[in-house]
Amino acid sequence: MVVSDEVQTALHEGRGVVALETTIVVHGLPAPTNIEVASLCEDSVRESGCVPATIGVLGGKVVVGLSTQQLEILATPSLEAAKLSARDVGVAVALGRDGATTVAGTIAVAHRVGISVMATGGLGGVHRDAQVSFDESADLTALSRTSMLVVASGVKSILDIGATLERLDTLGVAVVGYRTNHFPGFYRSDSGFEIDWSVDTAREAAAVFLAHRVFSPTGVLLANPVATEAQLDAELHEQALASAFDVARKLGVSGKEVTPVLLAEFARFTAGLSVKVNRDLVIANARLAGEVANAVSHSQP
Ligand code: PSU
Ligand code: MN
Repeated sequence: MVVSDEVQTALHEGRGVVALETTIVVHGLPAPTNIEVASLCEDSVRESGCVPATIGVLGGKVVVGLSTQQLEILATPSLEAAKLSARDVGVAVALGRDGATTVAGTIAVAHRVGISVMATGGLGGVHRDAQVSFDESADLTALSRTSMLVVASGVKSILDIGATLERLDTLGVAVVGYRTNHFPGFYRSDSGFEIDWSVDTAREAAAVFLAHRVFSPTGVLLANPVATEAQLDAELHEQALASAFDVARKLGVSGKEVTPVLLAEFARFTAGLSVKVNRDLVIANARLAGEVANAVSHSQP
């Protein structure tokens, strides 16, 4: 494992550090927006006074704090970087492979080096055909065993959101809205599902995380909705969803390919509008994660 000098120094000095994942860069967003979004997320974290730690695996080395150049290498299509969930990281290391980490893979690494906050776009969850496919993202089980706070705009709207919320409940993951009691719907600000808890400030979110971890080994999902002005039009969203499911069914995709295929069809169907929304929300999540990490670092002795 290689921890960049900047991240190592920040951790040593007890400064706030925010982990950022790379699956969204390599498998979630189209080029060249992907690299641009990754660096804007890093800028957002820095503006909050924290240090970003973008995580991925290059040639079997887990890198915490990828440089822009390393990120560009990881995102090169010909490299065919694998999508690494928590179970895959060790395998990729042992076999000397390249891979981008999902939320599950990222928190496994981040927690190990002492980072406690991460940001993403939308958490993975229970897929709509899960009663047949058993497809439930390992992001949920990873959060059920890792004491991390993840800032996300809810879970991706391609999922069964109600079922995902039930699983988060069963798994003991705390779900807290940021300035809302409505669970966000990723491309849409409101999924239509209510949540029990909300906080109004990053300091409150940090206090929730610090208290939660006294009583539970699980994580916290801080649900930050995309601004209503920035969300995808409701009707366009419904049409894009239908088209995405249609394409996935025709291609017969399963497993880790499902989410990237659905997101890519969203981008095609909406002529890039979904990419713009995804970009806006993940940058906002990185900023909020920075504010929370800052507050966490200031509340620790
Ligand atoms: N958020 C986004 N785009 C993405 C992801 C999150 O805006 O592509 C990625 C994350 O890495 C998350 C993964 O962990 O999607 C979920 O994949 P799956 O459904 O295969 O578990
Ligand atoms: Mn899956």
